[in-house]
Amino acid sequence: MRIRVVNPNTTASMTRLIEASARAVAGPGVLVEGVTSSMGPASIESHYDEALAVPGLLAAISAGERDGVDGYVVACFGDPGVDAAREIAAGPVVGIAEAAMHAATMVGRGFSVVTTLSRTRGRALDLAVRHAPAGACRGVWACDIPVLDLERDPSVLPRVIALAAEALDRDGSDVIVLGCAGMAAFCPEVSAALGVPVIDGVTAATLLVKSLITLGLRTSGRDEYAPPPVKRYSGILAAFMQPGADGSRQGGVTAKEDS
Ligand code: 2AL
Repeated sequence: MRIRVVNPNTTASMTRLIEASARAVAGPGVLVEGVTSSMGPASIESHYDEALAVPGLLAAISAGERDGVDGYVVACFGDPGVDAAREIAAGPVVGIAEAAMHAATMVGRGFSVVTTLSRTRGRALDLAVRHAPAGACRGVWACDIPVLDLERDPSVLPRVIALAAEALDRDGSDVIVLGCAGMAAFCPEVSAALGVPVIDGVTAATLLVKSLITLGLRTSGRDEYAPPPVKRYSGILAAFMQPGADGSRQGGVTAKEDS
């Protein structure tokens, strides 16, 4: 089984950390390949970053389809482009926020998210509305550490632990969700320090994709997640046109068969 973990930002050192976390849980018979987006922002910490990370993500999914990949993890806590990726991938696609939030609801009654910059809190709250029952997400806390500082600054881990402890206390929650792919490596230490379940979405999503593939489940091709309608794309996004739109079989992004 081949699972591709796509880092939708363009920082390769972060992809290596993400890949290591995913590989640590994947188990025998699962090939985990970390892939760095080839275009877009170095880190994703605004709606603008998130929107412009999606073309690179979709190009990576498209390449994965050509390589025969069985399923994908979208390794950014905003879950950018997950719905679009499902329209073009034959196998399952899971975002790390949705995986972590679903897991959190199975091991506790209420969770708190600890994320990076406060401006990313709104997106996390939106995702909680979609992926957790009302009231399950009790709070989203920001440590105000930029994404790329997570791997550079040794003072980060104690700050994340302190914030998570405060979140548990003030929210009355019983589970912590780490709100950035760049926090994946912190999970064991935060967990040991707090004594409650701490969920990293990279590992949760990797095992969820593995489970879906093992179950023989793939994204439904009926209606909403069917391949996108063929049409002309222009300008710098012309390469993302679906095959056939310009009368040829050339196209940057497609793989999923109509079903
Ligand atoms: C993220 C993430 O997981 N990767 C990235 O570049 N930005 N999310 C976040 N909340 O900062």
